[in-house]
Formats: sequence, structure tokens, C-alpha cells
Amino acid sequence: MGIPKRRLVQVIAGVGMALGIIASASTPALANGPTAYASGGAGWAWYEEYGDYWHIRDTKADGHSAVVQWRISSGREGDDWDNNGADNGTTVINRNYPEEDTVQYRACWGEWGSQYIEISSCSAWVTTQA
Ligand SMILES: [Ca+2]
Ligand SMILES: [Ca+2]
Repeated sequence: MGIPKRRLVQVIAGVGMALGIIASASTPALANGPTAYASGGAGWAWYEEYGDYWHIRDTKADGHSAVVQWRISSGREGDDWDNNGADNGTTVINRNYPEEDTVQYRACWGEWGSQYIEISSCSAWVTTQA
């Protein structure tokens, strides 16, 4: 009659494990990447994991633009710029990367017109989840 006690314990344990898996899968560790700073206060950039947004700000009226150089683990590379002048807000650029990738980036200054990037101005590379 009824379910043997040992079997019932197994069923409850199984349900508990299944719920645990669901709970952990529904709370992914979305996070923003650290802010990277170009030398001399020229600008900064950071990465927003949810939606894949770059936030770039030129913070110095020096005739140069702020730029973030990025590369993702599946091979794409690129640059995104704040090229509309200094201290007038953050430029936000939306990209779309594979969610399982990692993304590396650094902030620098450069010349938007020629796409020249002053490498000596770049921050260290930082790494985050795409
Ligand atoms: Ca500038
Ligand atoms: Ca700007």
C-alpha cells in the first residue's frame, strides 16, 4: 500500500535536485566589465554584459577622441569611439556577441578621422564575460 518510504525519500531528493538546477539556471551571473581608463585622463570605457553595450566617454578636451579596442574569444575584433567631443556624455554602442564568449578590451585615445590609436595611451586589457 502506498509508496515505500525509501522510494519516497528518493523522489523527494530528486525533485529537490531538479529545483536546484532550475534555480541556478534562471539566475545567470550577469555583470558589467570593469571601467578601463586611457592614460592622462583622456577617457574611459566599460562593457555592459546584458545586451552587449559599450560605454565610452571622452573626458579631456585634447583634440583626440576616446576609443575602446575590443576582441572576443571567438575571434572578432573592433574599435568603438566617442568621437563627438569631450565631456558631453557617454557614447553607447550596441554589439552582439556570442553569450559564451569572453571579451577583452582596453581604453585609449586616438584620431577618429584616420582611425589612428595611440597605443601608449591604452589601459591594460581587462577581461569579462560577453
Ligand atoms: Ca578628448
Ligand atoms: Ca563625447
